[in-house]
Amino acid sequence: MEMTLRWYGSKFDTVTLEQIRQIPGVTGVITTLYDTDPGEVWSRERIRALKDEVEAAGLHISGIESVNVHDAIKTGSADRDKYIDNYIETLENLGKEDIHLVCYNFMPVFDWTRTELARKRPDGSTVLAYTQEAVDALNPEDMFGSIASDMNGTVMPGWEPERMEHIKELFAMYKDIDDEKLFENLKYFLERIMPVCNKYDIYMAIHPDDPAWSVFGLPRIIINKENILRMMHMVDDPHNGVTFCSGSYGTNRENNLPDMIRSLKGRIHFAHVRNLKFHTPTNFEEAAHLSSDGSFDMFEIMKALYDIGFDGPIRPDHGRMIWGEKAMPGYGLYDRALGATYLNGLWEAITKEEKRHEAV
Ligand code: DNO
Repeated sequence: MEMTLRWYGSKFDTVTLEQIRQIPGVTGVITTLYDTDPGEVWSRERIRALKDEVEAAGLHISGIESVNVHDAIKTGSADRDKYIDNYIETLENLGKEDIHLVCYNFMPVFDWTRTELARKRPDGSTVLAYTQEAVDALNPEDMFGSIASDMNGTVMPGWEPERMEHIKELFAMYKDIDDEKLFENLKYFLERIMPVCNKYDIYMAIHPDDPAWSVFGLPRIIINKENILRMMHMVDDPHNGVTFCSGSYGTNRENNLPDMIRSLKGRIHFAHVRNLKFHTPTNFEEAAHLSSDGSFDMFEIMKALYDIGFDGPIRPDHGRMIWGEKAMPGYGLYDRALGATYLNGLWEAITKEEKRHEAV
């Protein structure tokens, strides 16, 4: 595996490439062209400029998170082919620039959803948190200006003010879309992009829906073992793969994370590893990465990744806000750096222990 950190680009991120370069064991970044819209073609020139910037800091681009999928593709509307053609062109340009990993999601309307941006923990740190009660109390079509804004000048992905202005239209687009339709549209999209993925050896890694259940009455399908295996089988190509995000699949306490990892051998191309602390099954907060701070056994998660021979990029995920840092909630430097170091420590211990067993 390769340890990486997500980087939001010099225009938006409070964390610099120089800082990332100094986290022990981090050799790559996961990034994207942040000022593009879903459906837009990424030019080779812009991709190259991003690569050059990252490489000048002594790092490299380990993968793209995300190339966002236009709602026309998710809903299967009449103009979807135009947007799929654009997506294919972007993949082609990424391939030509030697980038071989693309994370994306198929969540309707919103990306990941939290209901608190700074819940205070006993140690004074703040974390992102979620309660179902808060979601249920919101009327999705009146949400403009509510929890979408006020994230230190940034917004959660999918909650951008310009999108919120069209929230009613977006909901209307999904009016007739249920789980089955969404699966069908995903299949159609994947079948169309697989040839270019094969040609340039691009691994597509779908990000799970977070939380892993339907919110605001919208369908959500990338939520559990059964559905993700269905997706792997429906387009049975190694380039059709998964971002294994422990914090997203882990929102559903019925998901057995190490077991899911083992069942996805050969299809996990990217891993997001973080911990959650549950108060009730629908009230949780994002803990430090350490097992003892949350509800997951992080050793077992890393061990399962090791056991399936996972060799892709991995990144610590949302961190706590600590030591007075001012940054985008979840994406500060300090706690993610601690997370990377902890995950690297687990990996070193697992690797050495396994090698020792092999030797006897
Ligand atoms: C949250 C992220 C997601 C992820 C997208 C992938 O922190 O893990 O926003 O990047 O869902 O498209």
